[in-house]
Amino acid sequence: MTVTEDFNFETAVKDALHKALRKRGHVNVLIAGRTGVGKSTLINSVFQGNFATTGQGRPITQNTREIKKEGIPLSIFDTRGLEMADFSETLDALKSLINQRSRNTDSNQHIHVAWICISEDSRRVEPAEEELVKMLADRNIPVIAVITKARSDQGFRTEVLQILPLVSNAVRVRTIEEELDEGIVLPAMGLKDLVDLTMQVVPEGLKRAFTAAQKVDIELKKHNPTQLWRGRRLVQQELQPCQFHFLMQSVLYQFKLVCWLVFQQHLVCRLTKAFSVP
Ligand SMILES: Nc1nc2c(ncn2[C@@H]2O[C@H](COP(=O)(O)OP(=O)(O)OP(=O)(O)O)[C@@H](O)[C@H]2O)c(=O)[nH]1
Ligand SMILES: [Mg+2]
Repeated sequence: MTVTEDFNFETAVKDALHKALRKRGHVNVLIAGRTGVGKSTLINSVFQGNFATTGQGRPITQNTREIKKEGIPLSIFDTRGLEMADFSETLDALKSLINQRSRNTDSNQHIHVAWICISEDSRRVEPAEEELVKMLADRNIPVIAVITKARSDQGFRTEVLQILPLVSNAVRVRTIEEELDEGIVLPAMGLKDLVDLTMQVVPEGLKRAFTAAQKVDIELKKHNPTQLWRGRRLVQQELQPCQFHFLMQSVLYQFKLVCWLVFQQHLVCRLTKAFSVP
């Protein structure tokens, strides 16, 4: 994105967001990444307000929180940082949030896309991030790698795409304007690209919602038979006693026939003897 003199970053992001969201219902984005990479700051920038607590020093966000703004059909789920010590606990919490939401028959409640934030300063992709991307991909959630605090690429974006082949794309973002010690000011960048890319992958999320809806339909059919199935069972229930009755009648009839034949045979023998017919 080229920054010109007349360019208004806030308006551009707002426009992109409104344009992209207009036809897509409510979009839910999950944001995850190591502590301090700038997840909460990114959310505040998207919504242009102070919605999520940010800060330096110790980890800030402790629990997952849905953040949304009046009039914008978008929720971003801010999550606690991926700390190595509590990694499996954090991963389990994310899994249960996704699973619980994907069971909802309303696709507007599903998680449609995830932003995995990796700080450009770190120049590392950790196994934790690889595992997280795999977990999301297994659940058919499109993932965008967000390279935060972007300053100097030096090929890092390409590395990220190679190490995380399951991500849909990687985008470099400088969420807030940064003033270097030398007095050089680096403007915010990449946020509009992130919003645009996100909306491009959202239809995938809707496909997943459709599949989930079909699954629910099958479950419903299993537990709550359709008219046809119910009708068929009804006919079977009604038919079974009739069939049984008919079978018994026929066995009885054949038994009576055999008895009558035996009796006839016996009678013929007795008559033959009585009249001494040779
Ligand atoms: N220079 C610069 N600093 C940033 C940028 N984004 C965030 N920060 C700073 O990084 C620090 C951490 O940001 P947070 O948004 O709190 O990070 P977080 O990922 O939510 O951290 P946890 O809640 O602990 O997981 C804050 O001091 C932010 O001001 C950026 O693009 N550039
Ligand atoms: Mg945070």
